[in-house]
Amino acid sequence: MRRAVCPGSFDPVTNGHLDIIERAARLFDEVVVAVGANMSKNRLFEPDERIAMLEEVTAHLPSVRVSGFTGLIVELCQEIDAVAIVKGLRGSVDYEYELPMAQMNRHLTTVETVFLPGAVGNAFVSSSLIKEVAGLGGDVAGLVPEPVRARLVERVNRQRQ
Ligand code: COD
Repeated sequence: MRRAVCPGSFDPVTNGHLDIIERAARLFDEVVVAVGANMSKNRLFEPDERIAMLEEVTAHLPSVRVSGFTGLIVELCQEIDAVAIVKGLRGSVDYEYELPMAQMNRHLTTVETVFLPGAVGNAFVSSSLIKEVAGLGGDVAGLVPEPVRARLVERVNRQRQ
């Protein structure tokens, strides 16, 4: 059994994330999507909301489960006996950001990081831009799974009241 972890903030999960999770599920026997609870970025959804959305949009993937985590990602990997961390790269900026983390995680443990090239069509998709566009009333259909789009609209409308 080869298990991998797909970590992230997923605030909220986008089609870019989902593509990486689906492709990781083809490479490994089991994939644990790990939702970071401590985040410095501007948070829109609580960890339990992000987990619920991920569970809904990965329901078609039987080898994928979703879990929250705090602390170091390599500690989670050791706890659940995961051999790899899978990350998506949209371009060189992601690579510059992700490489030192991969090297640090390798320094701390034997856990490898596997980088998957993001799909070209998702290269401009980030949770931050999705939140900004949806927050200003823009249409994010086709960039996030439909249940996530619906929750975004609901959250934005609630914040406006
Ligand atoms: N296409 C392809 N990949 C994408 C796309 C897209 N459109 N959008 C995002 N991704 C990838 C990102 O490159 C990243 O690999 C992953 O999806 C998650 O992205 P985000 O933005 O949801 O999550 P981040 O980058 O905020 O998550 C950071 C972590 C929580 C993973 C990181 O901070 C972490 O591991 N924290 C735990 C503490 C720790 O161990 N720190 C030491 C690290 S050395």
